[in-house]
Formats: sequence, C-alpha cells, structure tokens
Amino acid sequence: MRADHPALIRVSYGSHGVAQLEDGRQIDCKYRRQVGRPCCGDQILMSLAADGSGAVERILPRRNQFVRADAQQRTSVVAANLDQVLIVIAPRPLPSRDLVERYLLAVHSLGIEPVLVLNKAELDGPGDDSPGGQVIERLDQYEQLGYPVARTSCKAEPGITALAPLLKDRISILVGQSGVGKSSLVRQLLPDLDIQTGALSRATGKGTHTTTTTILYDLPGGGSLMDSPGVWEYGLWRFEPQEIAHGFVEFQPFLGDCRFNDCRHRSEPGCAIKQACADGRITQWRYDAYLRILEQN
Ligand SMILES: Nc1nc2c(ncn2[C@@H]2O[C@H](COP(=O)(O)OP(=O)(O)OP(=O)(O)O)[C@@H](O)[C@H]2O)c(=O)[nH]1
Ligand SMILES: [Mg+2]
Ligand SMILES: [Zn+2]
Repeated sequence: MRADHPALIRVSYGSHGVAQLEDGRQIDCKYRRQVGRPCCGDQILMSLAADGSGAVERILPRRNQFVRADAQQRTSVVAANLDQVLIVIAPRPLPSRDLVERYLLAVHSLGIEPVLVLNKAELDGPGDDSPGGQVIERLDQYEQLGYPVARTSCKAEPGITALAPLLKDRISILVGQSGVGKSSLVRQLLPDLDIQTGALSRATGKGTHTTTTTILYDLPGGGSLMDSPGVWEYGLWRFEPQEIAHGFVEFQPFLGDCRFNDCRHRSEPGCAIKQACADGRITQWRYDAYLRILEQN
C-alpha cells in the first residue's frame, strides 16, 4: 500500500476529514494519533486502502496558519497555508470596538496579508459615533493605511464584483462575526457550490449546510476560498508589546525613534509614536485602539 499520495485537506473534523487527491478525487480519511490532526488547507501525504478509504500519514510543514484564542488564551488552528485573510464586517451585526484592530494584529503577527470586506454594503451604518458605527465610517481610512478594502452586497448593488479580482489565484479565508454574510459571499462566488458541498457531504456522510467547521472551496476563476464559522468576539492570545505595535502598520516608520528601546508608547518621554500622533501622522483613534489592546493584553 502506498502511503505517499499528496492531498489537500478540504475539511477537517475531530477524527477524520476530507482530502482531495491531485486527480481531484475526494477521499474521506481518518487520522492517526501519532500523526496528529490536520486542519483545513493542510497539505498531507495519505495512504489509500483497497476499499478506497484513506488515512493521513503525514502533515507537511505549514507555510503559515490562522489561529484564534478562547477566553482562556488557548489557541486553535483554523486553517493553514493561506495567502490572505478576508476580515468580513457588516453594518448588521455591527463590529465591536477594536474588532478590526484585533484581527489585523493577529493576521500581521502570523505573517499573512489582511483584506477588509464590508458586506451588506447596501445597508446604511447607524451613522452615529457608536464604536461599531465608527468602524464603518472609517473604512476609507483603512484604505489609506494601505489595506485592500472591498465593499460587497449579496442582495443588491454593489454586488460582489469587487471581490473576484482580489481572490483570483490566491488561497483566502473568510473570517468574522457570525451573521455578517461569509457563507452568503461563498454562495455568490461559487456557481457550483452545491456540487462542491455535495461532493464533500457524500464523502463525509454529513450535511454541510451549517458553518460549524472550516471548509475549502475551489474558485471558478482559479484560487481557493475557505469559509469559517463565525465567532462573536475574535480572541487574541498574549502578545509582546512590540508585537502589538507591529500590528499597527503606520507606526512602523517611527518605531526606532523612541528615546527608550523598550518604549511602550504610553507616557514615556521622547516617544516617537506619541509625537507622530500629536503631529497628525498617526490618527488618535488608532493610537487609542493600540493603548486599549496593550492594556487588555
Ligand atoms: N441585507 C443583506 N443581508 C445579507 C447580505 N449577505 C448576507 N446577508 C444575510 O445575512 C444573514 C447571515 O448570512 P450568512 O452568510 O449565514 O452569515 P455567516 O457570516 O456565514 O454566519 P456564520 O456562518 O454564523 O458565521 C443571512 O440571513 C443572509 O441572507 C447582504 O449583502 N445584505
Ligand atoms: Mg457561515
Ligand atoms: Zn514610544
């Protein structure tokens, strides 16, 4: 029996998952304790038994992985080998304060590229200065910081045309609060979604209409897209203060210029970040978010 069939994990459950062989075949494969549990997006080597069932024999080294933490700071891997993380927000449900900053910090620290997606863009934001309303109002400012921003709607104009060019030939994952429309975006982007999920559910013997686990789909124009279950609050794990500052891209040009090497950019004298903020080169609201995350960390 050959144990070296390269395959890609499309969905991973507790003790088994669905892997796709290079010829496109989807194989339900079990995990072995000594090999460990692969996650969505993992490249593996598998063995194929005569009855067509598979087993994961090796998880190949990951290029990167997207993780989240629970309230106890325990991290879990959501997906591996990503080109970009699409952080989806919407006017309903409104993002909580600092949600976008927390995602951006995590994505930067993991060495992956973030993209911001405002879905349900046909709906108006609350138009007030609530924390969530402010996030919607500030999307242009994220764009000015250099983050790609796509405005989409699954129900009306502007549709999803902004998304396709960002996704082409890349491996992307949709993350964000429950109900912002991640699965709806997948449905819009994949004309053959039923075929793809059908193949997956045949392989697993389970229905797949609920987003309880991360699933990888092939995009018609090339590339792949993962849909992940929504979480109410995106949890961060513990960061070094320097790592937090590195999660704020506009801080970078100033970081070496503080008087103290270990400056946390709070109230230290000679702080280049505070100076840049006073000069208007760093916005007050981003600096305040930095301070809150530093404080909560
Ligand atoms: N008005 C409006 N509603 C939308 C849009 N996109 C999705 N919805 C609705 O938002 C609700 C949630 O959509 P889902 O796609 O299930 O959200 P999700 O992000 O996948 O949620 P989880 O799987 O729980 O994480 C559904 O009732 C959708 O019909 C949109 O662009 N505009
Ligand atoms: Mg979903
Ligand atoms: Zn400083």
